[in-house]
Amino acid sequence: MTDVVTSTPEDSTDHNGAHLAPTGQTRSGMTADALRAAVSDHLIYSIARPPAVLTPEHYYKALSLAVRDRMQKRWMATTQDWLDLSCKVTCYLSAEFLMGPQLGNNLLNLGIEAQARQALADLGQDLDVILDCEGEPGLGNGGLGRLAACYLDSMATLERPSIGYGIRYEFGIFKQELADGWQVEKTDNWLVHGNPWEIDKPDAAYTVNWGGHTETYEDVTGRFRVRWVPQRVLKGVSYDTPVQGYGVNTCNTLTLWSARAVESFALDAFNTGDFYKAVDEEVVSETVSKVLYPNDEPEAGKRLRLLQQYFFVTCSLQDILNIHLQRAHLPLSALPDKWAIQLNDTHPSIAVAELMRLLIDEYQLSWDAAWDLTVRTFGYTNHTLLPEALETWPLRIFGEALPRHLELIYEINERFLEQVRERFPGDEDRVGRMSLIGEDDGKCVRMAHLATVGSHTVNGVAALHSELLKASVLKDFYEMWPERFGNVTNGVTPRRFLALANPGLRELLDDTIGPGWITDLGRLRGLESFVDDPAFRQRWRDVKRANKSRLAEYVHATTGIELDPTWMFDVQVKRIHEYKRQHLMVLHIIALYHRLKTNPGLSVPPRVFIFGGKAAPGYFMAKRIIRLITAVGATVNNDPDVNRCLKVVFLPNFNVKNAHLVYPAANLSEQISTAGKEASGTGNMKFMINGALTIGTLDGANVEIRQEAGAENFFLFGLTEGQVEKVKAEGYRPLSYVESDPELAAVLELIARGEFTHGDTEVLRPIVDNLIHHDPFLALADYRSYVDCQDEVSRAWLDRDTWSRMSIRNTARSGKFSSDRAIKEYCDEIWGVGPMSVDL
Ligand code: 26Q
Repeated sequence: MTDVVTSTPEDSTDHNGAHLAPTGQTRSGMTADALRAAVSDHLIYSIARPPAVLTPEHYYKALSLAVRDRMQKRWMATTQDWLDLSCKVTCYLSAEFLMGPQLGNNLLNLGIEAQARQALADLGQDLDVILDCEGEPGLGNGGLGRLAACYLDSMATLERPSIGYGIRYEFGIFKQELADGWQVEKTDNWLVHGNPWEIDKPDAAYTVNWGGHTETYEDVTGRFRVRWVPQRVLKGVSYDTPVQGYGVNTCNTLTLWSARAVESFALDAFNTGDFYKAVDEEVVSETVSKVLYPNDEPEAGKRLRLLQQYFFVTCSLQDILNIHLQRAHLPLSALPDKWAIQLNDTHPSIAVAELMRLLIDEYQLSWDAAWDLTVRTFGYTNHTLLPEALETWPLRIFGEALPRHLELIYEINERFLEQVRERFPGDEDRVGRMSLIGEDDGKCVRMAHLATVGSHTVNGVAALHSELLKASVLKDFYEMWPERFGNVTNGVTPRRFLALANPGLRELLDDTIGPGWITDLGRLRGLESFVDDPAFRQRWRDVKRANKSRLAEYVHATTGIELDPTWMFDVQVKRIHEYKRQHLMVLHIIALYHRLKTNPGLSVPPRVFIFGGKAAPGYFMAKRIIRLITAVGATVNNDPDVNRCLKVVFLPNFNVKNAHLVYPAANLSEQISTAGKEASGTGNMKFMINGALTIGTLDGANVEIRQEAGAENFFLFGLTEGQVEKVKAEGYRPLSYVESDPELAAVLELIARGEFTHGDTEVLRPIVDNLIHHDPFLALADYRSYVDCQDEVSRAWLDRDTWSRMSIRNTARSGKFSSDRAIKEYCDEIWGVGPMSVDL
């Protein structure tokens, strides 16, 4: 990196009496002196508070603005370089970007952490305290949103020109609190403290139509045309956030759209004197980007969710076409050569119909030309096989909201089904299965079918998932277009999830194998030659121990529970869902509790079971599972017979920020979903990179984690996907597992008789009843295999050196799970986007 300040001419003094650097360096100098001067400058000119009232929050803001200044030249240089579209640009369309705190990451990627630490120390401040002041924009639910954020980091680091397009929700994912052991949701008003990272671009606004009807007319050339007469109009304004690559000048953009009322629309009402109607209009329009939907909110508010999707998609496509035509002056025919647009699941898949509408209705292209460009531009990534999670929209809602798009989808469907009939004559069942219009449960639009038909590639997010996609939900499509289907196994960014989250390990790695791993994670393999070095193993354990103490402090501060960092930290953090089977982990805890109660002398290697994750507010069973965890925790933690070797923690409000404390502190990573249900998982990778061993099923990316780590370094249990399907096909009877396993029967009986709920037999009954009578995710079928495997984990833990070797090998072999590897695959196999280095 260039642009380093070598001297600091002293030409003024700040209000702490220190000298200021000249203005140019105040904005861009990378030395500690320049940063200190910049912070002082922002404290005066941006924060505008006298020294006597300054708080750490003010310093946070001033430092953030100083850091943003330092990205600005890189940002403009990057944007300038691709705006003429001499190269191809990736647009990542995602309803969610779970970015996490930005300050630490930007300091890391700019290479100025030490300088910032020094600068703040000179001002009497501690960088760690300042970093802790930052909240996070919770603009995502979980894995899918965080994946999008990791991918932005990798695209910038790999110098690939790219834009992330999404929604600037005013309220992100709810904040989770616990009251009497139950989840309570609090609104996440993340913007109240301001957001120093974004720059609003009120001049970059696009019109968004909604509702109404269509009309046909003949244009001047006598051609038949369609006009959409909307019922409502609003607009989207953009807020841009810089995405700085690590160690490079490339600084890409995340553009998030915020909804506004259209002035002229409101003015109509003013003119007729109806002031309140105008204000009303404002309220309704701005509702569109108001709140992020949790991933399991059924019917309620569905219409608004569709409007959100259409809102950000049309703004993004209009922006792309604007750059393409107005700035780069390129013909529409060049669209697929200059843009790769990736659909992050079906949430933005209305883009297929919207691009067709823009090309045909606004730019007068023929159907065939428009369709050719559309399919060559889009790629679709699928993130779920769960039938209940596949997005569909009731035809009535869809048609009322987007009448023109429904027409276009009918037309796409008609032409597509004609192709199907040509390929598979006489197979009307297949035609019905593949149709974009479903009859499943009232007529609906099948968004996964729309995305598949409208894209040149379809990929799953782990090898197993991609295979299952071809064999199940998209089987017919695979048979039609096998060449469209591929796999890109997910990855996570080593900058955030290793370097930032685990500074102790970062230092040990730098010392041992050099710093190259941070952009070439495969180099972690170099650790293998230190596995047999006792001094290295001791350092390895010291790092882990320090990370556990750090988490223990946080757990104590947030829950009051005291943890011993010598115990095994056994962790499951992810959204609460039945298929992820948090309750299976609880059954194991209760089995140990039962063993200790019936055999008080029993020696059990001490463990703390740590849970974290949010339940969708409307998901009844997930909320009961949280209640089960907290109930068992309260009993276990307060019973001297068991709390000498068992503890249970539910960490409230799991998010990116506290994830930084969690992954590096784990000894054991729980990845215990029913085989075939977890598309990939990414938490599993974050644990592995940080040296946790995995206990897991053959599901999602676990399969590949085990392949990389070696079977001897992975605790495998449970039915395979094929066995799961077989058991279900033969008529799964969960009760039979209870009947043949006395320990399982005793465990369920303890819950049922109110052992953990002060004798209340009602609270947790739905969980027990559901397990015994339905158990849709086969927790009982896997129970024995899981508990026996956990006993094996306990034995392995007792052999400290063996455990350390396994831990080191897991990190050493985790290179595949870098998002850099994943993004290279997307660039090579799907986008056709190469690197473009940016000169300042
Ligand atoms: C849909 C309709 C209405 C409201 C909300 C939603 C919605 C929102 C978010 C549906 C799903 C999501 C998020 C899904 C998700 O996070 N999936 C996860 O994606 C990860 C990244 O690929 C995978 O690792 C996980 O396996 C997968 O569960």
